[in-house]
Amino acid sequence: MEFPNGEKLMAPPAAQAKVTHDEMANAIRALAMDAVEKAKSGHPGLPMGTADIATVLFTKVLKYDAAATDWPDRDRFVLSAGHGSMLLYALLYLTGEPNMTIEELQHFRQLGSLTPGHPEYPHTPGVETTTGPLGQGLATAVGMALAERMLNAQFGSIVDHHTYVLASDGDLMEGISQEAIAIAGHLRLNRLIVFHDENHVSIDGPLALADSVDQVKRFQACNWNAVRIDGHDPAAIMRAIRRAQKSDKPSLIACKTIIGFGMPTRAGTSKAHSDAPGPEEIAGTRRNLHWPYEPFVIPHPILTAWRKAGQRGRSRRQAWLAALQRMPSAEREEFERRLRGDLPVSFGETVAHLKRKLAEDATPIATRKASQGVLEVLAQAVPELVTGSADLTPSNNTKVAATPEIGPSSYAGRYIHWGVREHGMAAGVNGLALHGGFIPSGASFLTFSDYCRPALRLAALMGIRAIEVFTHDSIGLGEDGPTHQPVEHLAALRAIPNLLVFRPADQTETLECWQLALEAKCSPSILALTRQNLPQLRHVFTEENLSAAGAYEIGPAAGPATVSIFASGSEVSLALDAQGLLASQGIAARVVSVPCVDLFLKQDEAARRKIIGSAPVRIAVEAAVRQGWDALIGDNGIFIGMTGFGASAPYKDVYKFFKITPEAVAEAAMRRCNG
Ligand SMILES: Cc1ncc(C[n+]2csc(CCOP(=O)(O)OP(=O)(O)O)c2C)c(N)n1
Ligand SMILES: [Mg+2]
Repeated sequence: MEFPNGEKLMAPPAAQAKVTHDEMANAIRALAMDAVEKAKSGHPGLPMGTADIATVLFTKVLKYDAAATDWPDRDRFVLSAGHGSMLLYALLYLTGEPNMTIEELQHFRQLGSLTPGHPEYPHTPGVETTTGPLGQGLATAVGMALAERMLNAQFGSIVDHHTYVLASDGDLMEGISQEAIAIAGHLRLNRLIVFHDENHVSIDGPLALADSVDQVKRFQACNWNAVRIDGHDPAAIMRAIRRAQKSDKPSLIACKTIIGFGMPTRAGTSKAHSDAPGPEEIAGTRRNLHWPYEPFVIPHPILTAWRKAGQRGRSRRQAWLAALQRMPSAEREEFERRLRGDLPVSFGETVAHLKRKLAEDATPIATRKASQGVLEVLAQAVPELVTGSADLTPSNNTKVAATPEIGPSSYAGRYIHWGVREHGMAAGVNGLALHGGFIPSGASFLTFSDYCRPALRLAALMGIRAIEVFTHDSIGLGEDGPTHQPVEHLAALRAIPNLLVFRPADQTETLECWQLALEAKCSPSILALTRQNLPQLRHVFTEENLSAAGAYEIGPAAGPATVSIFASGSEVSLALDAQGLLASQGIAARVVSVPCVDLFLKQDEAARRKIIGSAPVRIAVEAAVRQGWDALIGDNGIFIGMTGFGASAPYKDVYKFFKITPEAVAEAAMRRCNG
C-alpha cells in the first residue's frame, strides 16, 4: 500500500483491527508534544487535551478526503484556537494530506515550512482560515456556515455540509464571540457545530481568575442548542455530535477536558498551555499514555488506521462529483464559475454600459448614493455579490433590488442584516468569502472600521476578496461630530498590507472602484464613501479604468505646471476649484485624483514618477491626517487636512473651520510659489 504522500506501508494490514481510539488519539498527542519539544516553542496543551474530540470527529464524522482537502462540499473544520495548530497539522499528517509530511511536522514553526506557529490560509492546504487571534475563527466559521446555507438555497443539494469549530476558553471570552453566536443563533445556522474545549485554564492560570460565565447557558440564551459532556469520552462525543446534527439550531458541545492530557506534572494547569515540556515531562507522558515509540514515529497499524480514516470521505466526494456531472450543464457551469471565483463573462460589458451612462449624468450626489446606483446594476449582473450592513442600511445605501434579505431559516436572499455587530460582520464576511461561491460585502461608518480591524487585517493576510463599504468617511458627515468623524482611519487602514482602500471622488470613480474591488481576487477592499453630495467630475467616457493605477491626472494644467495638487474623494472637487483660483492668479496647477493610495504605491517607479510629475510645488488635500501622503508630496510638500479630531456642525462650516477649502489650498500654493 502507498499513501498519498508517497510513504510505503510495511506492516501487514491485518494489524489495523487492533487499533483503539486511545491509540489514535495518543498519536495526535505524541506528535504535538514532539513537534513542540523539537521546535522549543509552541502549544502542546490544546492538542493533547482535545485529541479525543478530534479523533472522533475526523475518524467517524467529518466529510473529509485527505487527498482533496479543498473539495467544495467537504465539511469545514475551523480550529478557532489557532495556538493549538499542532492539532491540525497532526490531523493532516495522520489522515494523509499529501503535502503534510512528517518532515513538515519536524519543521514546526520553521521558516518555509507548512507548519507555521498558527494555521495560515492559504499557506497550508487543509487549513480553512487563518486563526490565532482568539475569537476570529469562530466568527469566521459563522460566515462559512451561512455561506453553506445561502449557496444551498441557490443551488440545492449539491451544497450540503456542516461547519465544525473547535473553540477554546479564550475564544469564548473575546467580545467577537458574542456577536458571532448571537447572529448565528438568530439565523438558526443549524449546520454549525462548535466544540468548546472547556479546560478551565488559560495563560494566567485557572479560568476562575477572570471568568465565571456558564457557556452552556450563554449559548442557550443566544438561541443555540447547548450541552456539556466529558470531552475525553468518545461515545459521549459521538452522541453529542449526532444530536447536534439533528438540531434545528446551531449547537455548542461544551467538552470538559484536561489541558495537556497525559503530562505528569503539567496536565490540567496553565503550564501545559505552551512551551516545550522538556525531556522529563515528555518521558513521563510517554509512560502515562503507554506510548513507548520514538519521537515522530507512529506505529504502522495506527498510521494505517488514520490513513483509512483520511479516505472515509472519498466515496462521498466521488458521488458528489457524479451528482455535479448530472446537473443541467448551464447550472453546473454557473456553479463552477461561482466556486472558481471568476466574474460573469458579461461583467466588463455591464461596467462599460453603466459608465457611459454615468458620464452623461451631471447631478451632484454623495458617493454612498452613487455606490447604491452602481450596486443596483452590478448586483444584478453579479449574482454572487452579497451586501449587508451592521444596522446602518439607510445610511450605507447597500440594499438594492437584486439583494433581498436573508433571515432565520430563509437563506435565498443576498442581503444580510448583521445587527450592531461590526466585528462579527467583518469576520462573517471573511467566512463567506473563504467558503467560496460569494463575493461578500459588509457596511458601516468609516469611523467604526476600528471595530472591524482585527478581521480586516486577517482578510488582508489571507488575501481574500472581502469587501467593506464604509460611508460617512470624513468631517464631511457634519453634525454627528468628532465621535463619528473619521480622521486617522484612512491612514490606519492604508497601513494594513494588501488591503485596498478606495476613496472615490464622484460616481464614475465609485463605479471604477467597485469594479476593482470585485476584480481583486486576492485582496480585500474598502470603499470609503461620503455622506455629503459631491459634483460629478468625469464627464468623458473612458473604457479604461483610470482608478486602476491608484492615481491619475484628472485636471491637467494649462501649460507647464508649477503646482501639483493631489486629493482623494470629496477633496478632489475642492482641489479642482483651487486649480481655478490659481489659474486666475496666473499659476498653472494640475490636479491628480488619488482614489487608491495602495494601488498607486504598487506602480513601478517610472509610472509613479509620471503621476507625481515635476511641478516644484506639491500639495495634498484630504480631510484626514497627513500620515502616508508624504509618499506623494515628499516631506517638503504641503498638506491641507486634519491634525486633530473634528467638530459637530453643518459640514460646510466644519470644512471652513478646519481650513480645508479651495481658498486655503490656493493660498498655501501661492505662498510657496512666491516664497
Ligand atoms: C485576541 C488574542 N488575544 C490574546 C492572545 C494570546 N493568547 C493565546 S492563547 C490565550 C489564552 C489561552 O487560553 P485558552 O484560550 O483557554 O487556551 P488553552 O490554554 O486552554 O489552550 C491567549 C491570551 C491571542 N492569541 N489572541
Ligand atoms: Mg482553556
